[in-house]
Parts: sequence; structure tokens; C-alpha cells
Amino acid sequence: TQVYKLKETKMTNIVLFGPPGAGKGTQATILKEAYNLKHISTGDVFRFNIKNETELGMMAKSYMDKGQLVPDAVTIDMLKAEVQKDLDGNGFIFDGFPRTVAQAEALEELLNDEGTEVSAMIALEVEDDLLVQRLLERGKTSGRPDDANEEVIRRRIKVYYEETAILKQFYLKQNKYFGVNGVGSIEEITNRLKAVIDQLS
Ligand code: B4P
Repeated sequence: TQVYKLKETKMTNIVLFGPPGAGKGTQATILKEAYNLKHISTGDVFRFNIKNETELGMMAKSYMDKGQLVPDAVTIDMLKAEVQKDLDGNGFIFDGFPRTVAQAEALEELLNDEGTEVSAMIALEVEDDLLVQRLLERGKTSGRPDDANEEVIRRRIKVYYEETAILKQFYLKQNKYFGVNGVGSIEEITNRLKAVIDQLS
């Protein structure tokens, strides 16, 4: 007799959402450990490529330094490659992706093809002035050109409202949107996020 192992497709896939500086990267790093998820930060993958002076990195840098989004086609291809590396795991925590409707549609298609889906989009809510304050503070030590001056930071926030914020509707329609207060200590915010994740079926 042969024993067939069924493909385990029950994954937890969290989209961590919010404007630049809302705490996505900070919280994703904590949550990936707590839930044993693979953390994919498109910003980090771009920065890795910039550091290694790859073609992708050089191209991305020209957009990132100005506070603009990197074009969808490149970002989506890169994300797909990252997801495909880890399909055997418990799931993903997406940090900084999707940022446009085209990216959200591509993510849906990619996960559906693997028999899984986005479990929830959790948005960290923080007012603009505090975002600017946090990013300027990080800019003092991060060496990130996009954190270095207020003009670029304000442009990133503007791009968020113009191109990214609409994704709330995309996930609201699917009953997958959860808003969380992103102001408070890092630990307080982690606990708010865990309360949402723990009640996902
Ligand atoms: P990202 O790397 O995603 O950068 P970000 O929006 O600034 O968020 P990040 O996760 O780094 O910051 P966090 O809120 O954790 O994107 C950078 C650029 O890459 C984009 O502008 C774009 O050009 C490009 N890009 C990335 N993804 C893309 C995509 N999908 N499509 C197209 N282009 C893309 O933290 C911010 C600061 O706040 C930190 O210093 C942190 O210590 C602090 N902080 C966090 N939580 C706090 C708290 N509770 N209290 C006080 N401070 C806190």
C-alpha cells in the first residue's frame, strides 16, 4: 500500500499595512517569530539589491530616493520570486506589499494558484505628523536617503494616500480589513496585532 501525503495548503498570510513609518517593519519582525511566518519586506529586498549594486537595485534606487513607488512590473516579479522560495512554510507576513491595486491583484492570483489566500490585512493607523517625526528620527541613524529629509518623507506619505490607501477598500470588500491603533509602545501595538491574528480562523 502506498501512503499519499496531502499537500498542506492551510497557511496564514498577513498583509501588514499602513503609511510609511507606521511601524510595519518593526512589527513584522516581531510577528514572524511569534507565528513562525516568512517575513517579506519589499523595501528590504530593494535595499539588499541596492547594497549589492544589482541592476534591479540601481533601478529601484532612482525611485526610492525620490519617495516614489518602484514600478509594479518589477516589484511584482520580485515578490513572486520571494514567495516561491517559501511555499512549504506556515505562511507569510507581507510588509510593504501590496502598495497598488495591480500589486494586490497579482498577490491574489499568486496565492490562489497555490491554493491559499490573504488571511487578513491589518492596518497600523498613525497620524501624519507622528509619521514624519518617526522617519526623521530614524533618518539620523539609518543612512536611508528616503528618511533624510522632510520633503521626501512628505512625498512618500502623499504617494501612500494617492496610490496605496485605496487598498483598504479592496480588502474591506472581502471582509479582510482590520484597523489597529499604531500609536503606543511597540509592545502595546504587538499585542493589538496579535489579538487580531489570534481570532482569524
Ligand atoms: P519601506 O521599506 O516599506 O519603508 P517604510 O514605508 O518607511 O516602512 P518601514 O517598515 O521601513 O518603517 P516602520 O514603519 O517599521 O519602503 C521604502 C520604499 O521602497 C518606498 O518608498 C518605495 O519607494 C519602495 N517600495 C517598497 N515596497 C514597494 C512596493 N510594494 N511597490 C513599490 N515600491 C515599493 O518604522 C518607521 C520608524 O518608526 C522606525 O524608526 C521605527 O523604529 C519607528 N517606530 C516603529 N514603531 C514605533 C512605535 N510604536 N513608537 C515609536 N516609534 C516607532
